[in-house]
Amino acid sequence: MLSLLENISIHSRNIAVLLDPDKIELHLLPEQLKRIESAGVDFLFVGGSLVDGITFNEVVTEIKKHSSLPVVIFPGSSFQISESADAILFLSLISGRNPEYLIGQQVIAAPYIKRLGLPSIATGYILVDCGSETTASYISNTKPIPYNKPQIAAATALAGEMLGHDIMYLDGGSGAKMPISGAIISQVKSTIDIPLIVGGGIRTKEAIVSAFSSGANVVVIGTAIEESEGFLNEIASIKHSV
Ligand code: 1GP
Repeated sequence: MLSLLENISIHSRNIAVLLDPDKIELHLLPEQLKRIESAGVDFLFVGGSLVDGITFNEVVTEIKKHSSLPVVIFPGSSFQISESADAILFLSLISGRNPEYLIGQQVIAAPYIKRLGLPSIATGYILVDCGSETTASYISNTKPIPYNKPQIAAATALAGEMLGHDIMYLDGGSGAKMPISGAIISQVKSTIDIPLIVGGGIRTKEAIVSAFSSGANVVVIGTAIEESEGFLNEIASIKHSV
């Protein structure tokens, strides 16, 4: 998706807030979106591992109604598609060896995405073990890359880039015990020439700053805001100092 990718370059520092439709209360959404926007957040990611299709479309449509931020689908399955979104991360779980998440779900989703005219961003998706089993690795039935093996993460990202992905997503999984290490982020960053998204377990201002200084171009925050909307103040202070 060109216009969105133009905003995400190998030099940019963007913050995306991940909204999980399973946890959204529709009547609270307009106010919540206002607070997210005034904190200076750049994008909204919408997705989750368990949400059902009908709710998903309804939630994305509602988000678009109340926010001018770009809404990007971060799908947990081929049921999570909505034409109201601005783009979809067309993910291939390249850290795993489960064909269903490497190409199976994509074959099911591709004709529908094309018919809707929904811009797709080819995304190499890499799960890293950050101290606890996450829903993403359980549901996908894949093993994440070990935390202390940055060279495997870098080789995986390089293979993903050589296979033609537009962007790489390093994810510790939602609610991860700790964020992905600076060592992994910087080794991946120095190996690839495409933009890098980093998320999972980022709960402090320091962790955001460290992900950016290690080379993340987009940092994704989900759980920290679900637990306390006050965390948006930390995001605002980073955005206003960039
Ligand atoms: C998960 O990267 C996202 O896929 C966000 O993770 O919920 O831990 O912030 P958190």
